[in-house]
Amino acid sequence: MPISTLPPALRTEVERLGKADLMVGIPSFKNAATIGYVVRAAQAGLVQYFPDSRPVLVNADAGSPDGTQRVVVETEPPDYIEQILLIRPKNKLQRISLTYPEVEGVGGKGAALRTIFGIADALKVQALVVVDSDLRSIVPEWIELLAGPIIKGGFDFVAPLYSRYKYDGTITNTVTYPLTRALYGLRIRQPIGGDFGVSGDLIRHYLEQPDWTPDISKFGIDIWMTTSAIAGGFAVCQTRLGAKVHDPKDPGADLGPMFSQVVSTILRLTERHAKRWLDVQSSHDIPVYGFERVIDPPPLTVDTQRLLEQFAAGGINVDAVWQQAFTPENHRLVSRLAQEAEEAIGQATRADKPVQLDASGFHFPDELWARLIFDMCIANREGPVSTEKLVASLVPIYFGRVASLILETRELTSDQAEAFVERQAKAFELGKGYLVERWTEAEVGRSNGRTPKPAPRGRARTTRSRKT
Ligand SMILES: Nc1nc2c(ncn2[C@@H]2O[C@H](COP(=O)(O)OP(=O)(O)O)[C@@H](O)[C@H]2O)c(=O)[nH]1
Ligand SMILES: [Mg+2]
Repeated sequence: MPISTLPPALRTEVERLGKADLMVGIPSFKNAATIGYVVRAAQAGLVQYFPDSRPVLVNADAGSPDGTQRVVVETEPPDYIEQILLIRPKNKLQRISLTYPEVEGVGGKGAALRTIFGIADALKVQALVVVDSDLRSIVPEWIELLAGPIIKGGFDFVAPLYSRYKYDGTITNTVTYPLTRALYGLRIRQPIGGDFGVSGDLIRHYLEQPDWTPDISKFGIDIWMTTSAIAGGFAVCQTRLGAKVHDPKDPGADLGPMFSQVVSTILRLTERHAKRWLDVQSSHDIPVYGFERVIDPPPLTVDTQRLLEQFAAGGINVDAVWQQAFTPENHRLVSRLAQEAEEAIGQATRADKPVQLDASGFHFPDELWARLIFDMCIANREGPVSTEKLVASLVPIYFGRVASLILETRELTSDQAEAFVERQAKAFELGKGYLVERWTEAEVGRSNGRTPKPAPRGRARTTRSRKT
């Protein structure tokens, strides 16, 4: 992005800064309660670990009404950090807070990061670290852990690796991790973690990509960054950050819109980068940077019954879309599951003898979940139903899937629950042949001018026999 494309007020700021080699970017929206600590930690990280660099910290805010920007401006300046850490950096850390412009009328985290990329590129930084403004667990070392692999290791994209509470990161656990791993063969455990390191080269690549959408201007940004780095052939690694503690979200209440933005984006990227993943078989680990730590993230509460209710309601409200999106067999299986969710709630809320919800009362098989996601990839590419409509119909199924994972891991620690996420990732890898087969059949159908034939029937397996 040439500097001339930045709004005039920003251009002046950037021209005043001149050049920088290391930048921390912080997107924010109504984070007055937490952003001060994030700014202090990031400043301390820049000063302590990179005292010879020319560092800059940029906050891109949505014009928050709660005084987020004022908190950033009033947070103890870099001088304070120099005093408490007894460090004399070569260059003064510069700090700015701005209201970012929307991208084609759409604002959100992605639009904020686009401005951050533009500034980083104009300043010609070697490395950019982006961190979320609702973090409680960030420490100064995170800046080293996210920038170090770029500056010292020659990597272009650093994904975070943290311990998260077993019910946190449900979009990651159910879709972005297993699908990215099965498609591209890279085991990136947190493809939408929110805290990343990006090289100057990769920032330029991001700014040159022609596939920006309104969903990417919102929460689609993280999966777009990760997938664009992989598909562009950039060197990718992970870095161990310890625990991720941030503002809690209950999937059933808070995550519907985010799920739609993230999953719509991943479906579009799956189509765009088909050549990159069609021939990939199995997966492998990628380099990991940083010291291993054992930390137990604090718990968060999830309303499982509400998740099941929304799944059951989906079986009625969006069944017409399910019929179009899924193969007849997968449609039959998911409809039956939605009914079972209804029955499980009925049992749990019986006035005379309520039964506690548990995994024996409701179980969503891994293989079926993987196939439903693969069917969505196909349906999105076929096109009669819009991406938005397809993904909206997937939201209640995601709620059912999350409910099932919660019921299965209820008695387990967050560490132990990880085995279930791995089991599911393997189901995606094993099921990839099904996706490739359907994708390729559709390709042949297209080139013959025929409508692709319906998918093979009756092949979804369940992980265990069910009580009916
Ligand atoms: N600039 C900007 N930042 C946003 C917006 N929405 C969310 N963010 C920031 O994006 C980051 C991640 O948001 P959060 O709600 O914590 O999402 P999650 O942790 O990924 O579930 C935080 O730093 C938010 O302040 C927005 O509309 N504009
Ligand atoms: Mg958060």
